[in-house]
Amino acid sequence: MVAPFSRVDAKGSDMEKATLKVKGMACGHCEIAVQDAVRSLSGIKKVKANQRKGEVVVAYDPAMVTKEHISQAINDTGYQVV
Ligand SMILES: [Cu+2]
Repeated sequence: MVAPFSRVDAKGSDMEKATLKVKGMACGHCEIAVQDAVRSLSGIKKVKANQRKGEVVVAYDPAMVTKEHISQAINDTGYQVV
């Protein structure tokens, strides 16, 4: 999908931040698996998974990706967004 005017602000002023509660992460490899899954989406600026807290913090461009897409990617990797 290509929008005629897809001027993305390089500074990312329209970035949104979300903290997702994720079940099933048990070690550092899980954190990396979740981060890789989220990073594979377009519009992701930053992702940090924390298995001890069971949280994934994501900074993303809401014009390119939604929280639902992000949750879906995590669920598809075998973890569970709650
Ligand atoms: Cu693990």
